[in-house]
Amino acid sequence: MDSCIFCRILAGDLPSRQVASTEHTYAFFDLNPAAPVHFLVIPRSHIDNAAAVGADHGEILAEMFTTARAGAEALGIASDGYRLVFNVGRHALNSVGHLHMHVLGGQQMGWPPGVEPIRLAAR
Ligand code: DGP
Repeated sequence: MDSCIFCRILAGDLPSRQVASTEHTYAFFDLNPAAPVHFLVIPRSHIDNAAAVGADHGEILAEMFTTARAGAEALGIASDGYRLVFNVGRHALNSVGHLHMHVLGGQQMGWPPGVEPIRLAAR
């Protein structure tokens, strides 16, 4: 897709800092890191988001997970652990319409993520 920024990164039209590369996936550092180590794993074929994933995507998804693990090992965060995140839609603040897995690590994280307790209690 010409207008998709991650497709443009894959085409080499936009720069990125590579973490790992496989036949069907590409991993690169996030532009706005939210952890000491933060990279994204994307499929080379355009899929809009995690909600658009179907039964035909099984092989690509498995490769995304193995690429995430390889990147985590290469960057030294695998043994202490890391978080994998897929954002879907407005409430999750999904901003790029090309499927991507966030890989976050390098320090202790909290849980649960993202929802202010007071708003949760008010529902
Ligand atoms: P999300 O909110 O899940 O859609 O996250 C999209 C992420 O993509 C966000 O953390 C910032 C990152 N990002 C956006 N544009 C670029 C870019 O051009 N290069 C890189 N490396 N990351 C980008």
